[in-house]
Amino acid sequence: MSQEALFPKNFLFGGALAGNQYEGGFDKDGKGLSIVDVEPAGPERSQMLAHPKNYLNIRDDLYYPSHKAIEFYDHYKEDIRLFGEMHFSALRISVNWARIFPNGDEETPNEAGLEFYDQVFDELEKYQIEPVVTISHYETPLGLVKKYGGWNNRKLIDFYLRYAETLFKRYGSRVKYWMSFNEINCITGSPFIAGALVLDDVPNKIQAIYQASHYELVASAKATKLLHKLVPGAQMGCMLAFSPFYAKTCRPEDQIAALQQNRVTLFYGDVHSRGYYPTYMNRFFKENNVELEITDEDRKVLKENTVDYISFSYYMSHTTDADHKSKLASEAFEPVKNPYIEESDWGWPIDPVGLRYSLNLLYERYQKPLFIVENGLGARDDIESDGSINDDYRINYLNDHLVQVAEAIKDGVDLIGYTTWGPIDVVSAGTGEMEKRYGFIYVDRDNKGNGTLERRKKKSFDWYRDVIDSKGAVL
Ligand code: BGP
Repeated sequence: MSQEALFPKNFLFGGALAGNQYEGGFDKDGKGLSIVDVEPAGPERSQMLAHPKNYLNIRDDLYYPSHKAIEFYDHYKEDIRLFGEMHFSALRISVNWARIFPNGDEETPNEAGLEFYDQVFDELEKYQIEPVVTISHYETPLGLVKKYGGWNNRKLIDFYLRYAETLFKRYGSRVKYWMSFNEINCITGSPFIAGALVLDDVPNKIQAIYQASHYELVASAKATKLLHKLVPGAQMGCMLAFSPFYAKTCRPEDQIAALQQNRVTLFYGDVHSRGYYPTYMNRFFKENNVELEITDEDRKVLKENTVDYISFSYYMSHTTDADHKSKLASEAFEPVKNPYIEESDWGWPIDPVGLRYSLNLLYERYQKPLFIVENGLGARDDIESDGSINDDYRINYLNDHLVQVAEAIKDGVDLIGYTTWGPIDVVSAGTGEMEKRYGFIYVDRDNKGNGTLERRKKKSFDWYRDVIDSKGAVL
């Protein structure tokens, strides 16, 4: 126990969620289908993500967890009350794009979809929880894939902007912190999820991935411009999935491998924060026959509209060496085991010190405020015979990470806040299943969608409330 407050008074503490992983109601009140609504659960999911072409229609023989998720759509009052009980000061949510523009290309938004989020924001206000909003969290409307080919089409910039403008006008008075794209860098490894790309028959996938990335980067910069114009004082952040790469040894070649692998992610932070393409990309593009369509107007927009802050998810670090392939599009990255680090049940390295390292690295590189918008342990939880759930493993994970966050603040890092991933159990983005749980609140729903949906507090529930109340003194 530190006995002293480790986090500043106005520090934002809370949790983070994504519409498709907890809302359910996938076709309610006029919502259209989004890409995740055709992603099945279980082993079929990885099959689908690798070859999406034949999976773009809902099939009767497959189970789609995002259709019901944990049915927050009907339980939002109860769930937000529980977040209030933990004394959250912030909740990061995403607006589910296809609730607002069902096919993505309509001229006018779906009023019923907008009203749903009005109600969610009203409810958050009751408990003085500040909403933090991701505009696009792996939820591109499916219509934009079928009709336009996803983010490989420049037209998506305009559809995205129409959607973003709708949100800024409707919710701008209630939301200060916005994020343009969740984990934008994940497009390199998961082009369907993060870029709505169907690349089954595309010969140069790297070309397609970086062209789509470019359009997303331009869309993000244009949205930043619009936000600043429409909502003075509001802030736009980029959002990276950040897992720093360590070199396996002090062999110079291994250091280069780690440097290059880090650039796969940092490229997205660099463009967002500096407003231009880093020169290290030139060689990579040349070697991979990538020729991007970038206009003078694009360059100007990127240059003039950099982000206000850098947000990121942190779950793990990685290790690499010169003998393992290090490419800037990381589809084939092979992890090297780090002997100093344990792994979760899902093989994710657990490295709290890596979070301090990441905070320092990102702050030094960008010199902009940072926001940790996801962190947590996915684990299987057991209910004891007395009904309790003793998730000490989750408490330990979060405790150790928060101690390192406090160290980074002492190092001089300017940090806006910390929101844990999935404060209530949600469908896993990776597996599409329920058994990988992150929550302080257990939800009775299994991998097949069975269960009462009862919400039950885990041991970590009280622990996290105490952390928030004491500003970290109990850590
Ligand atoms: C991030 C996503 C989240 C979330 C989290 C945990 O990549 O932004 O949507 O799901 O990872 O991943 P998983 O659900 O696969 O455990």
